[in-house]
This record gives sequence, C-alpha cells and structure tokens, in this order.
Amino acid sequence: MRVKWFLAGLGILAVCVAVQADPHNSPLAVTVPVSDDNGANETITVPLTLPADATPLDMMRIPHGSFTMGSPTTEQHRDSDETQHDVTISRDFYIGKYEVTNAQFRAFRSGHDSSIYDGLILYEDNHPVVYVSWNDAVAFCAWLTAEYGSAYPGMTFRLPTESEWEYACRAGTTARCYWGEDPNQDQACGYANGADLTAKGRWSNWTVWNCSDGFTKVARVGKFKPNPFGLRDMIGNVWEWCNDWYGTYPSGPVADPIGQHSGSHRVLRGGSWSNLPGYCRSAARSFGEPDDVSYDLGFRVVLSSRTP
Ligand SMILES: [Ca+2]
Ligand SMILES: [Ca+2]
Repeated sequence: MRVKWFLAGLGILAVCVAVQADPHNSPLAVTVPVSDDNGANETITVPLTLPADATPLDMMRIPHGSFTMGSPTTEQHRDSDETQHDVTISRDFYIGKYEVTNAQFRAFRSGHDSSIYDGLILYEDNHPVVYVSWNDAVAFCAWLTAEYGSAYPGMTFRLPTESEWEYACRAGTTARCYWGEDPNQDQACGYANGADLTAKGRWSNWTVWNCSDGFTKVARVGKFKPNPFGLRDMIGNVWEWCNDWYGTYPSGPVADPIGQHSGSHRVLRGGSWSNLPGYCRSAARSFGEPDDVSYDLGFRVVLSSRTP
C-alpha cells in the first residue's frame, strides 16, 4: 500500500488508513544499563567489512533526556496525527550518524540492488540503501547483533522507536526543522536533501523548497550539515523506518514509549529527496506496510540496552 510518501509532484495526500490500537505506554524491558551521566557525543564504529572509501557504520551516543514530541497546532504543514506530548527517554542510546548505506547493507546481503529512478542510479556504495522493507531493516539489525553484538555486552542493534527517532532528530530544538522554522523554505538546502529547485529543473511539476541543495536524487550520506547532536540527514534524503506500529499518540506524558501493541503499518520518518517539502519536518509522520519498498525508503540503526 502506498501511503504518505509520494512524489512532490502529486501535491495531494492519499487517504491513510491505519489500525488505531490503544496506546502502549508501559516502560520497556531493561537489560544491562548504559552509563547515563557521560559519554555524550561519543562515537563508536561497528567494524563491518566494507569497500575502500565506504562510509563507516558510525554510531553516536545520544544522552538521555526529555522533550516535547509532536508539533504545535500552528506549525506550517502540520498533520493532525502530531499531537504534542512530553516524552522522557530514560537511557542513553547510540544511533547511526548516517542512514545505512548500500555498501553497509550489502555487507549483509551482497546482492541487494537499490536500483534506479527515472534513469538516475541509487546504488552507489555511499548512497543510502533503498528498496529495503521494514522486514529487511529488522533482518539487518538482527544480523548486526549476531555478528558484532558481542563487542557491546547487554546491547542489541535494532530500529529506533519513533520517540527515539524524533528525540535524536530534534536534538534539543523545538522549531519545525532542526535548522529553524524556515517559513519561506529557503534555508533548508544546507541541512537536508529535499525536493528542491535542483530537482524541479528535471521534474518541472514538483512542489519544492525555494532553494537549491544540489541534488536531483539521493545524496551520498553525510553531505549536509549535522543537527545539534551531530547526526546527518535525519530530515531528507530517504525516509527512515522506525520500529513502532503507526497509531495515535498518547495525550499525556510518557516514558520510553514504543508505539502501538499491534497494527498494520510501521512508522516512517524524516521525508525524502522526492517528497513534498512539508514532510521534511522533525514532527512529520508517515507509515508503510512492513513489506513495502520504494526508491526513497531506507533506515538507520540504534544500539541500545532496551528492547521495545
Ligand atoms: Ca534535492
Ligand atoms: Ca533521512
């Protein structure tokens, strides 16, 4: 099922139907704790066997804390599923500095092909991997844990929860995007690869930002300025699968939420190079079925002592 991640050129939203189960707000299971009072900005590199010049699988330590998830009702391009609520992330965790790349994913599944879009190749080593389903992303995380997990006792690789993703994306910011409100959509191009004037040069009917980011299609990961945590491409480039089933947010404060108990669609975050600019926001939500694949759906991984 195609959902909210369609081309900038369509200019309309599909009707989204998702199972709306009761919110599940109970604390997560705890395994071996991570020190919670230091180590912020620490980076570890998972020692994948990669081609020369391939971007490493760097993981950045994100300090625990609290934030307001969702968007205010006044936010430009807001959707109704972004109800604001306070979230506590109670433990530090690591998250990929970059989106998972083709080379990294091919260390797991050597034949993976991220294909082409309108004649433009998407399969370079340092392009973000695409044409990966939620199931594929979960399989990659399980493989990482099996192959490399012994180096990180008590922790496993997995997809971020939706709240971890937004906490990491915002990095303490509260505006529409981590570079600011950007009401005229002319500041984004240094920070994110979105649908921009470069892309409009090829697809003239697209709705785009009022700036040129230099990339018609996916960019190699890490080409844009980081957010305040040092993470790249959280907004834009490719949508990122999260662990959660999609559903309605809780209305009150929660700690370490993990989304719905069950559902039919998994959460996608961050917007993409081909998306309507309104989806390239910290609070914007989308979703897809667990076996959906597309030219702009990818992911990044978390290393954590918590198991959602
Ligand atoms: Ca672009
Ligand atoms: Ca992204």
